[in-house]
Amino acid sequence: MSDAGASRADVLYTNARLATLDGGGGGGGGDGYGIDEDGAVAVRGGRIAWVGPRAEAPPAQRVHDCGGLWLTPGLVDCHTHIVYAGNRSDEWEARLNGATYEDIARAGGGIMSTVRATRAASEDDLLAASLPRIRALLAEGVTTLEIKSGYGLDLASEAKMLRVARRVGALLPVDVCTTFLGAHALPPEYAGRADDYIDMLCGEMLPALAAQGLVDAVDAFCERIGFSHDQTARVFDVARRLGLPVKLHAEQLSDQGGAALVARHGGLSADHLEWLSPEGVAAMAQAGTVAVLLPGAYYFLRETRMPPLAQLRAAGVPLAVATDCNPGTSPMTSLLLALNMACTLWRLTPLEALRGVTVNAARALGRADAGSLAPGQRADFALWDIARPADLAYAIGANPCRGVVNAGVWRDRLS
Ligand code: DI6
Ligand code: FE
Repeated sequence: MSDAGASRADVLYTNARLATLDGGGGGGGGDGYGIDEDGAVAVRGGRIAWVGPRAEAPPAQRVHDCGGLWLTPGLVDCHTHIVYAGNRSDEWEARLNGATYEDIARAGGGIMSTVRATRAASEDDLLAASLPRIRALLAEGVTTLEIKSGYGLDLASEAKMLRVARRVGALLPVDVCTTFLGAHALPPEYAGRADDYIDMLCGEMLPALAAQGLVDAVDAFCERIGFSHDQTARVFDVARRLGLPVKLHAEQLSDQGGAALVARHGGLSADHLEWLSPEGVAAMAQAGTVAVLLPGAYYFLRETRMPPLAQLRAAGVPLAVATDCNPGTSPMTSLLLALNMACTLWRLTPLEALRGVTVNAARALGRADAGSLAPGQRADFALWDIARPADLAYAIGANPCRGVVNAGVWRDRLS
């Protein structure tokens, strides 16, 4: 693991118990974690210059003693709708008191209530509403965060959401990946005219947002209550023409053939997947599309149909895990809780879960230089007061994060 060019590092993070998550899927034994119980990481220019046993560490200008804490790659939350305004706990309470979805929809509730609040908020207010949720994620060791648009549904409001996402990345020690999700829901001004909305999205909205540099990837909600297979395909064609990678909310509530569609477009990921078919699994395996598992939405909606994990494993599809943080179906700002849910509800192994929020989540974002500890990777780590890596998925409500390193710079745990 040595690097001949690493003779003088900026910082050496030493006296750490490493889980590098570098290389191999692992079989559930300790080795899949890439463990070195007496390790060190050398950083130069914001990148990892060297990783290995402490006794062989190269010289550095500064030394940071990690005090025997566990050091993992910084966590990656690869699917969130965390920028939004408003609050829907009132609807949730009404439903628990017997109100139906129709009652709530008739009262203007559901996703459209978040769209109204997000449209009405100033850019500064939208940022202020979102920051506490984002800080909660970062306090648990998240160093890379995907943020979707999709509560604006018109050019100005989608641009506002994406600018807020970019500002988050400038304000806080986190690498933000933006995703345009204009095809999330049909805005009321296009009621009954979904194809006209997709025309506008493809012809005006997406090209304009891409030209402003606000879009890193393009997503859609392909569902009976969202957009059709054909409408999604039109969005993907424009994305590919603009050189943008695609991903998809696929097979969450029904099988629309979305996973195979996004795989055919060389998609980064297909997300949710409770209704994924064998054909979808095969298409994802062939294209190298990551399966992003969202146990928070499954839990919150009290779903019972699990994603076909045995088939995904057998086909060698990489598994990622994310919060899906959103006000309607997964009001969750804890990636560690998502790990526990993935293991408890779906029987992922702790190693699969941890790979799902590091190396495979980075892959789901097209960020191959994040999510593992190896020379050349971004120097993004998290430090943990735990007995072994499985504790990250095991404990419920604990936050053992003691600090993060973002692009080589040490930060005390955010609170
Ligand atoms: N799938 C969902 O379940 C959420 N979005 C999506 O694409 C719902 C988002 C919301 O209700 O606000
Ligand atoms: Fe989502």
